[in-house]
Amino acid sequence: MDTTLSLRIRPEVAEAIQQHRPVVALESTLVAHGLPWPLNLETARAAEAAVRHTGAVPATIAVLEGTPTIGLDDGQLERVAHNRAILKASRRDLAYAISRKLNAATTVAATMLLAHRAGIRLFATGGIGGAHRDNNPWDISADVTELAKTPVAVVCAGAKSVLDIPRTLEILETHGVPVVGFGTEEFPAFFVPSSGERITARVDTPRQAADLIRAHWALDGAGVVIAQPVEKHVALDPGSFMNALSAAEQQAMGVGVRGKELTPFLLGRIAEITEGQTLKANHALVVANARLAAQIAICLEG
Ligand code: PSU
Ligand code: MN
Repeated sequence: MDTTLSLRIRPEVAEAIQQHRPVVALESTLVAHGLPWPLNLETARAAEAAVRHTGAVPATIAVLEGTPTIGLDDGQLERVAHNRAILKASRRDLAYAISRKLNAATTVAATMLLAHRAGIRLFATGGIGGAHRDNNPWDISADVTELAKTPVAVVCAGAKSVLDIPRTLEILETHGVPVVGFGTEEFPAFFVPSSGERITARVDTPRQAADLIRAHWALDGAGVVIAQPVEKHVALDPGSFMNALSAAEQQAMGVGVRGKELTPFLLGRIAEITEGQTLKANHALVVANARLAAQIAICLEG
């Protein structure tokens, strides 16, 4: 039985990987399901541009007609951004998308897996998935278990308070995943610079981050979370964010949204309630994370 996975790697990306030049993977679920059109396409393009301007090669990842594609071209990126109905694929959904030749946007878990298969070690996104709050106790994102086994470093703005952050951090600890604050000792909460939860590792430069990542891999470690707080001038006030979140959660319960639809639903409602403030923050943090991931990738290859 042949169980080789076929990937389509954009030539520019394949060449950079082969020559050990810095490459940064970017995910597509945040494009297809995390942000509304056309801000999603603008954000995806701005993240790619930030990686390029920093001196690395961007590789946005998705599944196109069943083929895991590492490095979308601009037309492919636009099609993913324009297709609300595209499947949201986490690790468990990839086999279905591939075998049925579907288009799918990849989550952090699925993007990590495909990036690793392609030989990419750095990945930038907005926020990681984690353990949901008390009303959904069994909803724990596969992002967490992927971080436990796949050696890719994920630069993010923490995790949204849509999640149970203390529990998410405990699960990551159990799985031996370093959670590293970039310029902070508190785990960032996506739209809000801090969740108030202390973390035990802090770095202040891309070089320090790269050294930590390299040391973790020398120990046969797998995923690493590098968490950078959203910039203050676009951050949300914690109180007004929590009010918006509670209202959105009430609505989700009211209409019975669960599972993989929950995060996109909550994000959409919170954007409406905050009159787009969360969208502005989301755009800024994705671009900032792309830039930082590129800086770390440059240090790792250097
Ligand atoms: N957090 C965001 N926006 C997003 C996501 C997370 O702020 O779009 C996406 C990411 O792709 C993440 C996924 O990997 O949601 C987690 O989904 P789930 O909880 O269904 O595993
Ligand atoms: Mn889930």
